[in-house]
Amino acid sequence: MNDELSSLVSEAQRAFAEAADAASLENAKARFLGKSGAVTERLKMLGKTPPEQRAAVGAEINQAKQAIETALDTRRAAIAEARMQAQLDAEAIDVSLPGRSQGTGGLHPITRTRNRIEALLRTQGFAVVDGPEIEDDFHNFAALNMPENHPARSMHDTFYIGDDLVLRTHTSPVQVRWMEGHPPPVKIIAPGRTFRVDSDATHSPMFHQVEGLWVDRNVSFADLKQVLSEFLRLFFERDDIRVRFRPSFFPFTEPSAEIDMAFGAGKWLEIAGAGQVHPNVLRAVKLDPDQWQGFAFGMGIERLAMLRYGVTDLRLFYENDLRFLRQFS
Ligand code: 2U9
Repeated sequence: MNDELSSLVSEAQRAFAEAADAASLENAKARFLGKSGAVTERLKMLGKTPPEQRAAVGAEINQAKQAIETALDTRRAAIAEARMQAQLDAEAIDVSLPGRSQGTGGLHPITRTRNRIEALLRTQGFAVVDGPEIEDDFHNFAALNMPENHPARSMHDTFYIGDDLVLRTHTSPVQVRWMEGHPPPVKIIAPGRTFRVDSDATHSPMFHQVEGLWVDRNVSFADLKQVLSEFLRLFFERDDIRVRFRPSFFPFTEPSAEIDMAFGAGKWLEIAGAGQVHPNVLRAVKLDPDQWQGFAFGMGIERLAMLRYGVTDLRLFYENDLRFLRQFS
């Protein structure tokens, strides 16, 4: 390569080295390799070179062109690399920061309470059963000694689905269905969602009940008192729990009782309802009331959870505010 071409290559290398970014590099490139760049001009001049020198001169120009292109590519790569490094420095990852933890889930306090009730009553020999939340009139009302026009029906403010179907107002129909399919002895609990048209600080249109049923040849009110008193002592983990049975009325039990409890010398709290299964209920599932008898009870799971955890507003259970829910897991 002649001196003139050598210094052109050096000039290009210097110009590329001075280009600080991609745009100035492209401008510098145009000066040498562009349409009217120094190299291009020389190639155009080849036509005027004597034919016998043309091949040698052409080869030299191409050599210079290649050297300039190599310099350009090298500089391009260096600028791209510098730009990438600057970006990485700007968004630098601080490897000493603590990792983002994946929070572990927890069970809802109503679920925890329900699980606890199930576990404790299982130890007393009750099997846990469930059934549909949408019920027909027979299983939700009629079989439970609440025929049409019975005044007790209006106590259950019912969500109707059409003429015959309802959102179950209690879990009793689960037990009616169980007895339709299983001969005594029957010793079951039916926990689950129930629905009534009712809404304030202590009533929710959807709430959870656990009902129990024990039917055999001679299951008595004494067994009822034992089962429920023992359950309450185990559930609240206290030995100083007092229990009292107050006469009451339910269409599906006779006699019926309201069950109150107190912690030590504290005030009485309503905690459950219960009674001996009404003969008409046994008849509705084709059992002879002279052969079979037993007791049934019902409790609100929210109420048990509120007393156990000291929650004063039922609605907190349904707002799904994590500040509330996290306190239970
Ligand atoms: C069958 C026969 C009888 C279930 C019973 C209660 C009394 C009762 C309430 C407690 C609080 C409902 O959630 S609550 O408002 N329940 O007082 N429940 S006896 O009696 C039955 C169930 C099934 C076959």
